[in-house]
Amino acid sequence: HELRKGKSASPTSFRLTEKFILLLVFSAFITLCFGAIFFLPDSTKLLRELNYSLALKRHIGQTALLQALTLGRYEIKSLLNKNICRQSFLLSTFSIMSTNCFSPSIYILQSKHYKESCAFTFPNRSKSSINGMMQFSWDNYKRYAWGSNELRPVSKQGHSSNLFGSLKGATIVDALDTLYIMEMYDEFEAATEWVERNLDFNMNAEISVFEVNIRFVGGLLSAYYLSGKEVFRRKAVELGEKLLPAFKTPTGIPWALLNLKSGIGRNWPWASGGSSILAEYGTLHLEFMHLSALSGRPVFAEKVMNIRKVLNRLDKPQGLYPNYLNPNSGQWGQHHVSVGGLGDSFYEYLLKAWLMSDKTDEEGKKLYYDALQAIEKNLIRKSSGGLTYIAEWKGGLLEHKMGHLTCFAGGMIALGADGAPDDKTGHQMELAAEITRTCHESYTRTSMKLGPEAFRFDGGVEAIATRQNEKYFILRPEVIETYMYMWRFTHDPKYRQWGWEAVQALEKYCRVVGGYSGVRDVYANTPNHDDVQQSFYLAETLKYLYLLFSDDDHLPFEHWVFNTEAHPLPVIKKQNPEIANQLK
Ligand code: DMJ
Repeated sequence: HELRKGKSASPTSFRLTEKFILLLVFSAFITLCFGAIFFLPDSTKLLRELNYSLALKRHIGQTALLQALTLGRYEIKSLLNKNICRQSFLLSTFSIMSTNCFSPSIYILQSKHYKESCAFTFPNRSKSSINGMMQFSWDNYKRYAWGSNELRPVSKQGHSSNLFGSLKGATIVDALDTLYIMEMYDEFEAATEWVERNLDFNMNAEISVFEVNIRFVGGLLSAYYLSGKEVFRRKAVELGEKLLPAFKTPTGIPWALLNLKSGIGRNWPWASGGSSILAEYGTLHLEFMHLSALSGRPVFAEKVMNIRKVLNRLDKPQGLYPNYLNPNSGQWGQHHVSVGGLGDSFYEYLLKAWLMSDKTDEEGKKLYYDALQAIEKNLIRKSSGGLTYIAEWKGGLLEHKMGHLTCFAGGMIALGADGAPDDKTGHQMELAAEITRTCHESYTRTSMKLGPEAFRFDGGVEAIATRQNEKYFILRPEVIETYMYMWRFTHDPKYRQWGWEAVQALEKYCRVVGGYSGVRDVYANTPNHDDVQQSFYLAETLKYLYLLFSDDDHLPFEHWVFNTEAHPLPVIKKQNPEIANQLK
């Protein structure tokens, strides 16, 4: 009982002591915390950075980004570099993030696209950056060169090459589908209105049949298939009809040049023995098949099927197709063979003819795989440093040079690998990957990280341009096109990383106040601009970049093939007997 008594007395006094001690510890802790806030280095900066990074991390989007932008250029840069990229590196599966922080300039371009810009994963953010590049190219074209074929971004005026004669609006027609795919609908509407009111083919103009076909006919067809607007179908067929007189030759092999008014054709004066060019007459097939499908007139399909007939009758040296063919005699000109300039898209169209026919055009398939076999045997070589390249063939002798144009072949070979005969799928995928690596090397070995027009594998160099007139870069798409195909087929993140490297280089060296310009020497430290924003930059380079960072179900290969100017054309399904029959 006493004990109980004693126990009942002591707890009260202990509780008081305990309370006192607790109070002491608590006040010491508070003092320490205050001390920390005042004495830790740069505490406010830490808090501010933490706030912004959290805000961005939570995808707050528009508001957070606008707030970040008002902080000023340097702070944005440090925020982006220190926080976004580091965190993305930790959060993302793409290790490339650590080295590929986007530049604020790209970000600031995104006037209309803040929402997407703040999406946190690598692909989405990159996609919106490409959107910003398209916006910038388009806005400047519209501002300084509206209606002209191309823009001169340094002198801020219109530009036209002799490829289009007095035909107008190449950039508008070439860019239509890119605008649509990137959901730039206001711009697409403005372009549509221009086509409706101003695109006119009734003129005394001598044009390149190939260029007008791939850019104008191809651009109009894609715009029609994407938007369903009748004006594009009508204009495409009208232009196709204007091109038909080019086939009035003894063999039906078309002229390279055609006067749209008189219907008189001729060939390039520089072409061997008055020949037509393989990559030109061999790159009409996809568009002309669609013209027949859309017009109900078999004449277009007949013209291109006849080209095949003529080629099938000819002997091929080593199974190869020379670049020159005389349209009068039906005989080869000089025995020069190339998978780059003068030959390139002929091979591409054999494969794509088969794919676009829903794999019913067996002849196209055989011609493609046979040609590829001959190319592998006679043109493809490996350098001593282990780089696989596609050389040029001149009467049996190899020139160990590969063009930027040839780099599309990585993508083409990957696209065809699945259907390769004799279990060659794996081999062809490896070949495609090796060619892609070589083309990437041609970029990394320059100061600007942009590829030269042609690079060599002789005289002690590998994947480097040695001649001054081969060192230029004119915003060409082929290397990026190949990255896009390789990404789709392998999902190896290095292809996106390489694409992103190209974006950074384009921003750094090709972007000028009035648009994007080519450069004269990619090995120089500062750019000497050529003052041309090529229409294929908007049609191809930016579209392929955008697709590289898009999901695979964006224009899936199962349903679409891209013409050689990156204009998507739908596969003509077997189940559509009406159209399929018209094309037989
Ligand atoms: C484009 O007009 C087409 O890709 C064509 O097939 C060849 N080259 C240019 C772009 O480099």
